[in-house]
Amino acid sequence: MRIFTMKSMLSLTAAAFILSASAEELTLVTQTVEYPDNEPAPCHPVPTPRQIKWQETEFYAFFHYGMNTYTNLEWGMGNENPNTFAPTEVPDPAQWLRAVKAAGMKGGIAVVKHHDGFCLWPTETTTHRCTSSSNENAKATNIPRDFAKAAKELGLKYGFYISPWDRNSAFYGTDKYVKDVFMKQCDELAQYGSDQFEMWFDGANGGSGYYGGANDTRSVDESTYYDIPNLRDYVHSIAPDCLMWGVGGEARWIGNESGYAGETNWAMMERGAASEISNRETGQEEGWIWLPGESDAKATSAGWFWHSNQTDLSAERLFQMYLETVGRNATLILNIPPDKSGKLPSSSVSVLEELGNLLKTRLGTDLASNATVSVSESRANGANRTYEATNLTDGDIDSYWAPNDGTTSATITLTWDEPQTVRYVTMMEYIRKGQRVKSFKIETSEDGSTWTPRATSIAQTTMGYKRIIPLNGSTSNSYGTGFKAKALRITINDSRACPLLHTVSVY
Ligand code: FUL
Repeated sequence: MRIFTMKSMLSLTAAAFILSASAEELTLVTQTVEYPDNEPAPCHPVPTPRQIKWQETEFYAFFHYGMNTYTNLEWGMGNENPNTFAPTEVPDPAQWLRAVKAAGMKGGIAVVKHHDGFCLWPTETTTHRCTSSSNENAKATNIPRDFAKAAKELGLKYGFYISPWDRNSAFYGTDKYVKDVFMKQCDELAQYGSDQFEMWFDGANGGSGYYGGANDTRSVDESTYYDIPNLRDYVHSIAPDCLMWGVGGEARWIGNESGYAGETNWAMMERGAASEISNRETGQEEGWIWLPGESDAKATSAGWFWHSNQTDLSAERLFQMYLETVGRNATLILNIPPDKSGKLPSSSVSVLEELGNLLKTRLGTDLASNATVSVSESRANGANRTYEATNLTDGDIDSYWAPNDGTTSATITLTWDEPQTVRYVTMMEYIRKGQRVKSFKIETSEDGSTWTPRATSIAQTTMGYKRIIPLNGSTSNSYGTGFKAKALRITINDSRACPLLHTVSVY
């Protein structure tokens, strides 16, 4: 007879289990359960470590650059002459990334192959590539190499958009394409860095194209064509922390491409085209897989690629997008297209700098760190973990506040010695154990005893990884004059299980 010892978060009770020791024999085993840290049980589903790292990237850039930059198109047919790709200077991803770092972004994704199949590195899989151009700057182009190098130097995360749909390849639609072209291209990209944080596999798949001169229409069933389980395993084997987006994805498309997520936004979803489409902005409380939302949006007025008639959206508009995506439990991937010189236009660089300043001024100085925090209830501390109110403001994302099991409503109150001017509240759940909060409200008090509800026009429902509430209730004109507050109170009204928050910030 074997005795098993198992650490469990579920119960203190020692239990007897019948385990199958071999195919023929049943053995009765006594299981001793230890529970030293008093941790709350997870509320399923929960994210994978890879999804958590990805979510922590929060706000990152998208760079659409390639053949379309020179043809003034958004979708090339795949029949372009490589000589048309003629950068007026050697493309400079370091310049792109410096500009987005100044905007407060934590990383970026470079398009290295769009639907036209034109590759921005010296791939061996096709001659439809930058190095086939007679232009000297094109020959010197290697976007994945230079992008990854610059990102590492700047301390940013990086990833690549590589279109599964290839309107140039004669093999598109056959198994050979997936194995010998597409997967090989992923493999080639891994040589520039296996620490990619996201690989964007676009959902546009199949249709008309050049296809090696056949000039026909090819349709694929994307749910089977790319052999998704294998593709996912393959990507993870060459880039372990790389989240696969889109085809077979581990995150979902928020869908509107206008820079907003649902005010209610669960990271959970039921797999299946119909539910993923109809619930993409909000997720599903009852969803059984963890599929967090990513919102892709443009920082310019024209297409994803650079066009001479484009204008830059204002920094205020981009700040609003930030509040309505990152502030609503989604990530924001914001597109800024490099122009024909392979650089970001100076007007875009200025707007990005302005945005960075807005984020620093408005969400840069956390007033919660000077407040006294009290909660309606905390669970008993464990041997190696505490669950106290101060965990909410200690700046440590691994320590969290937790009430007792079974408690689904609670208050968190921050009090200052002197009244503060407050405008925004940020709340972050400890999502490692699942997304829980269903409903909350926020109030401020000038004297510490009379309370006024704030932002009542906003649905105060889910929190998730991060929720930012502008206290005046407006995401488009959120700064305003602010409210005087001696105290601020968050009341959690309902939660799927005891709520777990690791951070509350006030600005
Ligand atoms: C879409 C593509 O078809 C667009 O060209 C662009 O790349 C956008 C981000 O995704 O599905």
